[in-house]
Amino acid sequence: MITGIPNVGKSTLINILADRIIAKTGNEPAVTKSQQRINLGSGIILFDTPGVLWPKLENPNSIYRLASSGAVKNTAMEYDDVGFFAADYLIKAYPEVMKERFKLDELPSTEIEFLEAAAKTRGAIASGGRVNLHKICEILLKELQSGKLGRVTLETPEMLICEKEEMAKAAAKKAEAKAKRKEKFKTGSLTPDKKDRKEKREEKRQEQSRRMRKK
Ligand SMILES: Nc1nc2c(ncn2[C@@H]2O[C@H](COP(=O)(O)OP(=O)(O)OP(=O)(O)O)[C@@H](O)[C@H]2O)c(=O)[nH]1
Ligand SMILES: [Mg+2]
Repeated sequence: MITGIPNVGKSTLINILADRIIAKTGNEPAVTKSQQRINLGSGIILFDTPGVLWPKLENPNSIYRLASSGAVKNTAMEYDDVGFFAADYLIKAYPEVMKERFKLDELPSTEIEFLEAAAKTRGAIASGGRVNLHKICEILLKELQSGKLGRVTLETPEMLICEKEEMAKAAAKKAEAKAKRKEKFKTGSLTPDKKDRKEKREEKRQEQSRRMRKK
């Protein structure tokens, strides 16, 4: 059985092993929609399966990396956000490749500046001379996914360890803030707001009874 994330070449591998086009392939996720049984003969049966993803990914960067690689459908995420994510990573991890590929004299240090500069050299310009950010994101992601940027790695074990630590720190901070909030409201069933209003009402009542007594 051939299994894996979408759009990684499972069906292509089956076709190579079978030595004929038997499984549908295509450069987009979810081309294979159901399980397909392929008899190679000599007692070997292969199963092509639709690509699968984890039901829930805790690390948001992992989702963006999968989308950058083409494993997530274009329509499932904000396309330009994925382009910005890829640009931010690639200019830091592969500055020379990006500078050369997009014919830039200087490599900008932020993703937006990079995308603007790359849009100019690649003609991704909208009417009125404005930079077409969507178009340049499309160009960047297509070139990344088709291998035109060369062999690039979007994720390393070190990056994952580092991000896991950061996520644990952020979760601990959130839990601490939640515990503090709970402690603050522990002073009874009344929230500070309600308490405030109750005290004001009481003051008014007392003021009114003082006035009545004077009369
Ligand atoms: N560069 C490169 N491209 C490949 C390779 N194997 C497959 N591809 C391309 O990757 C794209 C996806 O291939 P598929 O075989 O359809 O991938 P899949 O894993 O079956 O995809 P789903 O069925 O959608 O999950 C196609 O455009 C293939 O031509 C490879 O070894 N190198
Ligand atoms: Mg397939």
